[in-house]
Amino acid sequence: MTQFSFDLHNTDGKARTGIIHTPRGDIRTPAFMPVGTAATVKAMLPENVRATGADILLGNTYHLMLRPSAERIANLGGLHKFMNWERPILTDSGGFQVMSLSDLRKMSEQGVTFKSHIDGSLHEITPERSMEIQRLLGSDIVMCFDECTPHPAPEDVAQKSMRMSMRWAQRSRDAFGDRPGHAIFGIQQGSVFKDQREESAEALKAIGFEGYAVGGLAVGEGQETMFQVLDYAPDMLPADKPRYLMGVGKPDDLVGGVKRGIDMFDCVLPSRSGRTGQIFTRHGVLNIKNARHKDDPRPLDESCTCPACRSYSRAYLHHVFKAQEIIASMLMTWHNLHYYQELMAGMRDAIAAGTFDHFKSQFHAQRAQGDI
Ligand code: PRF
Ligand code: ZN
Repeated sequence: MTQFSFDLHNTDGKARTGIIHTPRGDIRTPAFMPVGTAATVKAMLPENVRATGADILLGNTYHLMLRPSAERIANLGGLHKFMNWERPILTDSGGFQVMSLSDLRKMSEQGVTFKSHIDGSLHEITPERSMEIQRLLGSDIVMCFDECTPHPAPEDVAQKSMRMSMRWAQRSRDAFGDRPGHAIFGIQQGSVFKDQREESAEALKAIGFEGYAVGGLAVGEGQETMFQVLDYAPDMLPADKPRYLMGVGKPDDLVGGVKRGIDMFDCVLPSRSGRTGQIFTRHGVLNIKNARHKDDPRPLDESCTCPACRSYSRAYLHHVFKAQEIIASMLMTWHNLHYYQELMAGMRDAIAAGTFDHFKSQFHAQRAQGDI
């Protein structure tokens, strides 16, 4: 059986391209993982998500434990079979979603207790329970249970939070055990404090993981501050393991992240924006609800080869969006995910060719000078 491994192929400055090998298939990096929170990438069939170029999806411990439950999914043969996606799945560990979605959360050294946002029922997630849920789901890449330190946080508060996450990282690794073909990633915390990012990286490296995430960013600090942290944080993590920036981001965040040595990203932005009519193109963002698209026979993006652009006009997409037709969500999600995957493919090719800086300047130069 193929084990889990990472091959670094090329570097260009700090930007890297390579392949994560898993028993369920290869993941080309830099990679963007579409979000399939509730065992579906909303408005998309799995084969269509694959057709956009995705090698891996992200799933969520928090949502699936509440509905339909990890035990039910395990009894039905695991998450891959349940949702009809046979390729790799990475699952987030739950703490971040508890903090953003649930009511009445209580955090302690043991873990977190909370009330479900669906029916108000009481639940607990500990590092051990998070590992059990992710095992029941059959996740290929399991994330450590951590606390995403809110921003802004005073230095002493951030330090306490980071140190607890590092104790939880050890408990996560211990509870994960030895599972050939599956991987567990550590998550660096430490807010915007360089010495804390360093301490966190050292703690994770001492435990030892198959990959390392940069957590606690994109939580309201702004792109400039995020890039300041990314100027040093990824360098603290092992160069021979994948580095994953959690919950990021906008297209220019991805380009800036890759430039700073990040290999993996996930974000709801392309799929969620597809449903709210915000369209990403190489010329920038356009909003399909704008009345100026009413009579426009052009596609969203002349150079895009997705089904929405090959066969439908802006006028049609504007109409079905206004009429709240389901096909609006389907087509616009497809376009946005296709755009994101093309962006990643473009970056991978540029890194392999040693032309990443040129790619990056072209990327910025093409973006909206005015209406698109
Ligand atoms: N930790 C976990 N999941 C996350 C984050 C984190 O810090 C973030 C931060 N942007 C998004 N998702 N476990
Ligand atoms: Zn398109």
